[in-house]
Amino acid sequence: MDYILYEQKGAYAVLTVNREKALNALNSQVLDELGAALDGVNLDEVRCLIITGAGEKSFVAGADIGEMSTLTKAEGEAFGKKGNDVFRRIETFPIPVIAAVNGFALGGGCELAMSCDIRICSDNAVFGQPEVGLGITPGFGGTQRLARLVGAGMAKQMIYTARNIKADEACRIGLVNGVYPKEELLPAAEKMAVSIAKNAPIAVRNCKKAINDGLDASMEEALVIEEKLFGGCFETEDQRYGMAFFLDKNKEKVKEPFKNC
Ligand code: DAK
Repeated sequence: MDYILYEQKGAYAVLTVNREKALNALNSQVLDELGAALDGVNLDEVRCLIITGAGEKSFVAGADIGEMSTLTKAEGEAFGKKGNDVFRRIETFPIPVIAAVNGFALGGGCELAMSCDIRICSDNAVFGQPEVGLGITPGFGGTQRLARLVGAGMAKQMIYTARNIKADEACRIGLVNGVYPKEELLPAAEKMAVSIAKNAPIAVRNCKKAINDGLDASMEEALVIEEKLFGGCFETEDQRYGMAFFLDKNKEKVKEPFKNC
């Protein structure tokens, strides 16, 4: 792969969009490689994925404007679908995905971050959906995910004005969960990944599915989804072990890692 770095670090992995000269802008090849990297994640071992950008300046500065500049209507739709498909895969990826936003997250970069479960950023991060200034709409889910994350009113303001916002404002409106000095961002994401990875993996996956599927459903349907995923945990060894450990009065016993089964 030319533009994606992937490193497994025990129970979590770090995927880096590595096209620093173009501030990690997403061209078709980057999107294809992102999909291929997801295919390669060993889900028997990896319990949390971190996505970040190469360098100190940019997470992803958007879809590649050079490549998009010559697209026809049909090619534009195909490009949009390519991005949407891979971002939807991230959103529905079985394990939690953390975006460590280390700089510009504009257009497709903001959309990539929003397809992740959790976003944290460096203090130099900048977010925005500048598409209307280029004569297009956000095309990788920005109109939908931004409205769900920060509310329709704030999403409309950001999208219609194409105004970029800084890290502190992104945190205030709920677009990111936390802001870190840039050298502390990846360690913070890794610490979070470790704390996710130590919990029962099937329970964590079921929580992701319950939250995501529930958000697309009525409350009645959502609670049924939750019940089924809760019930499913009782077929796991991890549930039996986790509860037996709690009930065991021998507090000298050391808790074993969960086994993912
Ligand atoms: N695409 C291509 N190249 C980019 C790029 C981008 N989005 N962003 C930056 N670069 C390149 C620059 O062209 C420059 O390349 P060279 O000139 O060195 O060859 C290099 O990265 C460094 O950038 P700058 O020299 O501009 O660096 P500065 O620090 O001065 O400025 C900046 C940083 C992030 C403020 C600036 O680069 C910038 O404004 N970049 C564009 C940000 C942007 O507008 N992003 C949104 C792109 S639109 C859809 C599908 C998808 C989408 C929409 C619709 N459908 C199918 C419906 C998605 C749209 C977008 O994401």
